[in-house]
Amino acid sequence: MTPPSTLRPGRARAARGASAVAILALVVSAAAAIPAAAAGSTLQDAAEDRNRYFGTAIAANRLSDSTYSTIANREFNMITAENEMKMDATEPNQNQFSYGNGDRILTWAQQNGKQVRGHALAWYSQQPGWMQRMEGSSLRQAMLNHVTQVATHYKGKIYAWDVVNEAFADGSSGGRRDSNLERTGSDWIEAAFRAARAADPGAILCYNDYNTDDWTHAKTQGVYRMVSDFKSRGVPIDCVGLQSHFNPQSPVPANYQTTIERFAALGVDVQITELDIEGSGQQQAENFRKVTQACLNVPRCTGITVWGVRDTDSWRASGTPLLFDGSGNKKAAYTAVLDTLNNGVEPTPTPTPTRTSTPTPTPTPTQSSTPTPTPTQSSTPTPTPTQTSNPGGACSAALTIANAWPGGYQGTVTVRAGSSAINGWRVTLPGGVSTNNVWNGVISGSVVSNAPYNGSIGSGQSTTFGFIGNGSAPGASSLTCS
Ligand code: 9MR
Repeated sequence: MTPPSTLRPGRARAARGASAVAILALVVSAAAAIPAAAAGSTLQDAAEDRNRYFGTAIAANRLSDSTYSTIANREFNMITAENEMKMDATEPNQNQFSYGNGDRILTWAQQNGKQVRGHALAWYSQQPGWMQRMEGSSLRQAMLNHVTQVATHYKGKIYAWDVVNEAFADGSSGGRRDSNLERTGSDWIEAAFRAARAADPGAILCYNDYNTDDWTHAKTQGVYRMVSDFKSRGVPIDCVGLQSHFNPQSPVPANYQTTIERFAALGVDVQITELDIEGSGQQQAENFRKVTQACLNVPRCTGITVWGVRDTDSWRASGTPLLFDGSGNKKAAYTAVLDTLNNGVEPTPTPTPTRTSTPTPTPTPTQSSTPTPTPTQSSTPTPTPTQTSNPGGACSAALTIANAWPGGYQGTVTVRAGSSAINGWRVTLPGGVSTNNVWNGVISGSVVSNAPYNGSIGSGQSTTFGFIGNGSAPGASSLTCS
């Protein structure tokens, strides 16, 4: 597996936070002067505090617009190419691949410490002309070749791929949509997932669709049956993407959280992948709040991506469905999302130190390697272990397995402070765990200690670190923490 060059979401903020704390510590003596849980003042910071990412779709040709790129850089830590990684963009002529604009977005994201969702490897729409004219086994081969080539080009650099997009029919059938791909045989979807896994074993592989937000809809049930079948047969699927394009004809359903919960219970992550909600003012804000809260209520809903930055950037611009107006001002919907992520806590302005001294250097975040970690708090098919509190009262730690594949797995360890705040922690990994890839922690032998920026944990609060294990995954368990 190739290490990706992207950083984990929020790493930059953690580093900024550490540096601010270091400066402050020199200025004020009482630790109490540092708020225990300062609220995030941007979407990415607030989401990170809830162990999630907050993303946006980006169009390569808008990156030169500084209002656009400034907002995108400030607010979001997950980037989706709105069109630039699709089939027509990446393989305009058969077997001639074109990555210029996709790479432009990837590079911008990497340079700004963000991760990337890949969108989309196989889709009935936005196929290049040559593919639209194909059928049968030659199309099947061409589709698989496309998946393999594109996933290989971006190997190690993509957090999650929308491997297959929009393969189910609208309406009451709950079945597949007719398309040239479907006519190659209904196993085309699993074939695409297997090809994607083989090409980039580190990427989270998603099935992505719209109108799959209402739990009672036939289309939602159809996707659910497919994911359930894939999980039971070992087809490599890790995630379901709910596009979540809402408007008065297709409003945020009352059972939206149920839908997220049911998919998560199949043992996949749920990502809200293309959120936009037509409307304005408080009514629109309330809808954005509901969606955000539903995601926060389900541990395995790992992040939210909105489908564009400003209303004027949207594919549905006339419906003003986004979080920033055409001038780049924050809308009521923005404030609703930020407040919901902050759990009602108002953003705390960063205090200005009154006396400067030599600050502790900002820790340089280490580059995470593949697979890009699932944002923490993801639940797993294995039962969540009970957190045993350390008799010394210092901390407890619990391991869960976020993802597993032949020959490896991704472990997530939650480190929780006991009744007192702690300043530094050490967790012993279970015997037999072999890893050379740890993020948000520093490994020495079988002991992982805190990174420079996440050693301080308030009483009862937690932080997480992750690692990629070699071999087969141990069971979820409580670990020794000191
Ligand atoms: O936002 C995209 C728009 O710029 C394109 O013209 C359109 C073409 O199909 O695709 C839009 O993005 C779609 C996404 O790829 C899949 N889900 C629906 C999105 C909105 O149409």
